[in-house]
Amino acid sequence: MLEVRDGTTAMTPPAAAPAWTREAAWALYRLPFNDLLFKAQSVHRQHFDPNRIQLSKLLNIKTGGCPEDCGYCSQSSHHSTGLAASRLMDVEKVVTEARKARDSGATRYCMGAAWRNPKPRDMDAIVEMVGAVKALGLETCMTLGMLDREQSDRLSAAGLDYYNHNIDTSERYYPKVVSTRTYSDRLDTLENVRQSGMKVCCGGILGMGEEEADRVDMLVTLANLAEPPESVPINMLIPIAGTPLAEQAPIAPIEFVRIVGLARIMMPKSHVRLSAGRSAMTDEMQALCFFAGANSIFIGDTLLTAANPEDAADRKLFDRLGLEAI
Ligand code: SAM
Ligand code: DTB
Ligand code: SF4
Repeated sequence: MLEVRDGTTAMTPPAAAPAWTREAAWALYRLPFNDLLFKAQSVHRQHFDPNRIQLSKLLNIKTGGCPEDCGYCSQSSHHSTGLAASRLMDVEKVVTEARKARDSGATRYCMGAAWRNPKPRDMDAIVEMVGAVKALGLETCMTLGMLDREQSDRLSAAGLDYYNHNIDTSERYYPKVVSTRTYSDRLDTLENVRQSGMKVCCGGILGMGEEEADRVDMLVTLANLAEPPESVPINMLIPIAGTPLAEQAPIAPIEFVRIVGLARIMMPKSHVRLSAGRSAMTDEMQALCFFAGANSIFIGDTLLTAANPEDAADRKLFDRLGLEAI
């Protein structure tokens, strides 16, 4: 209590949210698996119904020809992946696809473009897409590369709910994966998105040759942002022929599940999204991810360019696990 001058007391002002240390995060990560998962599931139940999973759908609104050199990506012009580049999709086509996604059960629609950043000439069409997709009653997300403050303000004013911009790994490992931009470029865009009033979607990719400590450090960076991201996609690398990571050995499933559980504990109120890589996961691995606190998936047989499980396989999985799609 604080003494105030008239002799009464006032409540101590709330302390800033405690920052996560690497040590505290690592200690949780190293808990016996059952203890980590029990803790993660307990935290999950304080904020979410554990049997409800949000269905999201992706659409690549501009494919390939990207000037960035991300070592994992099929769409970088630095790699020969055989992917044909396209121009920005027409708004009507985006709306047609979004309607199909809604009819197949998606409640969240994420539009991605293979850009370093949107050009001024693209912005009108992008803004129109946001309005048209929102009008279908879908939650909207876009991932278009770096944004300056003017662009993030425009997207926010258009009603875009979330902006996705991943930090992908630890600051230490980042230069091993991308050389055309820095970690702090990434954080600058996230700050612009936040300042413009949009929700932040930011996560990463596991299985790019990083160490376990890099994955934990990535979560420490996310959880220690002034406000943690409301949405945290955890991708498992999909190795793409022609990229530098084409021959990368897969991550051990138990290590992947540990990171999902840690993300749930460190960011209790965020949606943790089991994103790319589900085609290479068993039902049992996905079940463990849901138990660890993942509560969203991408549906449909294609992500942006890579394969994803068929709807029928996901329906069967949800049936077997008693999960409800929301
Ligand atoms: N160009 C934008 C950008 O990089 O921010 C948006 C599109 S980019 C494809 C969106 C995210 O997809 C990346 O940040 C990365 O986390 C994920 N991703 C891309 N290729 C992947 C792959 N082969 N395996 C797993 N995740 C991948
Ligand atoms: C995210 O973290 N994963 C999604 C979404 N954000 C844009 C993208 C996954 C892309 C997988 C590779 C591909 O389809 O090319
Ligand atoms: Fe371009 Fe995004 Fe692919 Fe990187 S991840 S090459 S920025 S499309």
